[in-house]
Amino acid sequence: MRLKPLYATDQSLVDAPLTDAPCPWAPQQGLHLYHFPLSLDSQKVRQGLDELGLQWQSHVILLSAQQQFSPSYVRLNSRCVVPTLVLNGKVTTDTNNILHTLADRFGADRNCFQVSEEERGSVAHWIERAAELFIEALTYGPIKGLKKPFPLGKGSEAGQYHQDKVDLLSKLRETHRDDPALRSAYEKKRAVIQATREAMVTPGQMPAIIDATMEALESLRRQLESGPFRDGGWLASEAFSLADVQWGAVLYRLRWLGLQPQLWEARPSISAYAEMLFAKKSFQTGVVQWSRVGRTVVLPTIRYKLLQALGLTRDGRIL
Ligand SMILES: N[C@@H](CCC(=O)N[C@@H](CS)C(=O)NCC(=O)O)C(=O)O
Repeated sequence: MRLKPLYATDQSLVDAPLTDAPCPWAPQQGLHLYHFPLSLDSQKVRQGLDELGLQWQSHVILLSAQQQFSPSYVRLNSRCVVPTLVLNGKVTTDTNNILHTLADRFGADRNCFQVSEEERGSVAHWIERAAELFIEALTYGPIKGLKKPFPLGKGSEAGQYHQDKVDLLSKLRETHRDDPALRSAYEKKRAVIQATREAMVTPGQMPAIIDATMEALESLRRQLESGPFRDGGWLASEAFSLADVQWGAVLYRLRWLGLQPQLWEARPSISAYAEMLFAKKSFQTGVVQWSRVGRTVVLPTIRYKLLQALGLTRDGRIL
């Protein structure tokens, strides 16, 4: 039974994270983030960038228009996912890796994301616990008695959204069969999406995923009530850490999905923690302000699709 995302468990199915990998197709100057407004992992990295006080150039990859599969993007990130960070032409991928790389490079000077030697293990543990929650399945899979918020629709719940991606990837693989890098990226991605889809539609899977999430939140409650948070600190350390960045985006997503009553209504320490996380300026800037669906997703997607219909796009980009 699959209870965790493939990126956390099946390293053999996905390309390894890149760190500072030189890339001729990436912008060669400055700090750039390729991201999607509503994506959980993009939210985490945007908050991290804001905490560190870094200026960055935004490149929105519209997952709503499947731009993560466009050849120009796949050449930056062969996992066909957001986010991707580029610093002076060098590419870093994988959310946890991006956040650690940023914290290692810029954190000390800014006294940000600094934790003591003793806290390090606990911070790493809570980062892992958040990263292995199967949020994609909770977002797109059917949950009994729950009506998903806009723009998630009924079609996605039956696995159709993922099936459409599988079909699109089969076509892209065919179109680019003579380009080994693209062909391999599309093949791997198709396997990942197929496995994810199976985890959502196989009977019994979704209830098991909800139970696993419930157990994780129960551990979270215990940690909040016995760890640094109890004495005015954060989840795993005195100072705000990358573990808190992870859990802020996760709790915000679970609440948006309408899962709060089921998961932590009866756990007030989680509510108190969530309120503290959501009140942070970096959370407002990196997460909440990008969550205005109409302005950040619906309008850009309509505009993009119109231009596409008029033949004014190429390779997933507007001409
Ligand atoms: N944690 C992994 C996976 C990231 C991930 O799954 N990103 C989602 C958005 S939160 C995505 O790009 N989905 C598009 C797709 O899979 O087609 C990483 O950071 O590389």
